[in-house]
Amino acid sequence: MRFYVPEDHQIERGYLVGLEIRGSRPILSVEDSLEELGLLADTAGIEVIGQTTQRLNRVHPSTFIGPGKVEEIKAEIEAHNIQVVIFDDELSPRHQRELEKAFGEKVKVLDRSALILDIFAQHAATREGRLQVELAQYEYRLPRLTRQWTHLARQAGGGGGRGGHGGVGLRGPGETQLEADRREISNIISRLKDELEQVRAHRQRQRQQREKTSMPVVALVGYTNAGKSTLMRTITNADVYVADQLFATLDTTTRRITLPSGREVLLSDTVGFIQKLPTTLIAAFRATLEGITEADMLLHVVDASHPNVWQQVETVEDTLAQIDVPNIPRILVRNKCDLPIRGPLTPPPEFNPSEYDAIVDISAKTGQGIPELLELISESLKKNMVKMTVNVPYQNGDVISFLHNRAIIDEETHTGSGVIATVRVMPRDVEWLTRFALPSS
Ligand SMILES: Nc1nc2c(ncn2[C@@H]2O[C@H](COP(=O)(O)OP(=O)(O)OP(=O)(O)O)[C@@H](O)[C@H]2O)c(=O)[nH]1
Ligand SMILES: [Mg+2]
Repeated sequence: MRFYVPEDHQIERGYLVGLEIRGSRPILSVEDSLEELGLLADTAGIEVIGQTTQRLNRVHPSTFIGPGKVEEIKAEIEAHNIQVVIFDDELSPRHQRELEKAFGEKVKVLDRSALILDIFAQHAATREGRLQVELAQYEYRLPRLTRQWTHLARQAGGGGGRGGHGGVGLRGPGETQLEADRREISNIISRLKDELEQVRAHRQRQRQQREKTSMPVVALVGYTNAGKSTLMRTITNADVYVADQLFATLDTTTRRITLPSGREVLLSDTVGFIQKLPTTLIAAFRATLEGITEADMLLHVVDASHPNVWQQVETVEDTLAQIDVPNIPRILVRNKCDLPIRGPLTPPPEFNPSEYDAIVDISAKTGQGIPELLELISESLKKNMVKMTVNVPYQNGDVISFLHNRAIIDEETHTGSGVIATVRVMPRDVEWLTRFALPSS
């Protein structure tokens, strides 16, 4: 379902607004953040006609920006036939209402979150992806119902009796369209949650199956447009979607690859991050993002040619922390090294290189540095394996073959009844193997 780009794909004329609060320390400057908002608008099918910024001590309680700025934007709307005004920060329901009132009937007021939600809606390909975006959209929309949405309940055919007929005790007379819409949306939300639950239960079963194969999972993470899918394609030949667009990828793709050491791992590509990612979206995509949480290793891909490369690294690390990604070993992959560097080479003081097992320069496009990257993945996996000594009876043949295929065996002796071996395994295999463990000497 698409909310903002009209059905006939007509390009809308947009105007961007950024607000800088004195004394606040955002990750990106207001100019850089607006530039990113412009890319988001572009991806959503909006032509950016102009932009403006304002510095205030605090957000204006009713109109978000000051009254003078509101007038200035109104003049721009008139002069350039602007159809959408897009704010870089999340507007409260009240701000949105007041701004709609000020700009008039024909102008839509959006914020970054609404734009991101719209792009997600356009790009979601799987059923789970679509359900997640729809859920996020309705949750975002529920507190913001204004005249823009009052067609909704009517479209949904919310049942007869509205306005007092036959709804005694249920829908009292005087119920407004807005209240009916709200109830309708709440119903849709719980229906979507049920559906998602079912889809996820199915995925959970698939995951349990995968767990048995117990191949290490290496997940690609990073800022949107960093080149994760391109790297996936270069390494695996997978036919994944690559585009110079924000949020080109929404659904997770996983492929098996063989490292130079002969070891097989699963490589998985998923949704990228951006600063000011709407919280409803993070909540709705939790299940997709859980794939990252369960990975054995992360490749944090960055666009090293981007002027804001370090801010992007910081945003990604913050978002990973927000979705409770544990301390998974990671490699920082500085991608696009075939392009001229447009940003600062030296990282800011808060960047701690020791958080990464390795830092490597590559070009996913030309293939430069990829053999080194694959070596580093092998090394890092090996380094993070856990050593244990196990005594496995012969009747547990599946465990013995698991050790031969998936672990590194340092020492192995056969007893009359089984195998005693000193092995190195992935941290996540330690738990189920402990029932065979011998106290290490
Ligand atoms: N010059 C150059 N361009 C690259 C390189 N890697 C990726 N790109 C380009 O960067 C853009 C984004 O690439 P994607 O692979 O779609 O990026 P992504 O990280 O998957 O982005 P999302 O799915 O939106 O999160 C595309 O236009 C790619 O062709 C590289 O090494 N060099
Ligand atoms: Mg991608």
